[in-house]
Amino acid sequence: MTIEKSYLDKFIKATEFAAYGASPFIGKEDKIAADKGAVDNMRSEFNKIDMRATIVIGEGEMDEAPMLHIGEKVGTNKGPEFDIAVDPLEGTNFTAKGLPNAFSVLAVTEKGNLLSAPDTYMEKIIIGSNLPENLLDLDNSIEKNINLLAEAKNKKPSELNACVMKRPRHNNIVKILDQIGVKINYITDGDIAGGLSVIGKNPINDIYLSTGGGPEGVIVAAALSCFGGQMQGRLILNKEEIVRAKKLGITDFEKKYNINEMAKGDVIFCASGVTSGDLAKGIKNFDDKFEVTTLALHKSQKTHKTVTNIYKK
Ligand code: VTB
Repeated sequence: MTIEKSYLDKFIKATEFAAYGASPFIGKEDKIAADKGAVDNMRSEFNKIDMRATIVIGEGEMDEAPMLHIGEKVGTNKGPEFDIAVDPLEGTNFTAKGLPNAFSVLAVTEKGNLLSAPDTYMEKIIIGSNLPENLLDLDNSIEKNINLLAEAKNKKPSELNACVMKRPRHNNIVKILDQIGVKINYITDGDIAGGLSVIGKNPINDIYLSTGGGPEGVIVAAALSCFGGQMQGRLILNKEEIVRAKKLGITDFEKKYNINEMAKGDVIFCASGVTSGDLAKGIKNFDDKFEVTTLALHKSQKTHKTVTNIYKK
C-alpha cells in the first residue's frame, strides 16, 4: 500500500502555513510565540485533510503539551489512516535570533510505520547513498567507522568531511576526528538539516556524527528513506526516560535503529523554510501576500521537488 499522490500537496500546505505562522517572530527573541504560531497553523491545516491520522512524534508526550502532542488525532476523521511526525518549528533558536536554517517539517507514513520516539536524545550516525549496506555501527570506535567510510569511498580519512553539532558532549568525537585529520563542519543546532547534509548530488559532508533529539532522528530517517542514505540511531535514556519510552511501546532500550525501523513503507516528507537555509528558502512576507518554499519528497512516487507558492494573506 502507498499514500495516494494527491496527499503530497495537502501536507505541503501544512508545513507552508506552519512556516508562515512562525514568520512574524523571526528575530523577535520569542521562541515560544514562534513555536505556537507554527503549531497552531499546522494543526488547523491538518484538520482540513480527509484522513484519520495520529501524531506519533510531536510537541511533547501524551497530553502534556497543548497541541500536536503524541497520541493526538488530527484530520477530518474520514479517509486513510496515517502516522505523522511533526516538528512545526525546527530551529526555534534560529527563528528567535533571525538566523538561517529554521523550517517547519513533517513526515507521514501509513498507520503503524513510524517509530514513536520519546523526546529524549538519540545518538546518530548518518552517511549518504551508494555505500555498502550496514557499513558503519554505533558500537565501532570512531576511528573504525571513519576508516570503513574512507575505504568505501576510496578516499583518505583526511579527505572526509564530518558534520558535528557543537556541544560539550561531542568533545571526544571532535578530538578523535581532529587526530585522524577529518575536516569538521560544525552546526550550532538543527540536526535534521545536519543529517541531510550527507545526501544529494554534491553533499557537503560525508558523515553526520552527533547526539541530538530522538524525534528529529525519526524525521531525518523518514527523509533519508526517500533519498537512500544510511543511518543508525540509538536512544539515550535515563531511568525516568525509560518509563516514558515504555509508555510509547519501546521495550529494547539499547536498540540500534536503522532507517527502516524508524520509518517503514511509503513516506511523505515536507520541509518549508522559515528562514533561508540548506533545505529551503525562507518565507518572504509582502503586504498582502507571502511566498513560501518547500522541499517535498514522496517515496513511492519518487518525487523529490522544491515547490514555491504564493498565498494571499
Ligand atoms: C537537538 C537537535 C535539534 O535542538 O534536539 C537540539 O536534534 C537540542 O540539543 O535539531 P541540546 O539539548 O543539546 O541543546 C535542535 O538543534 C533544534 O531543535
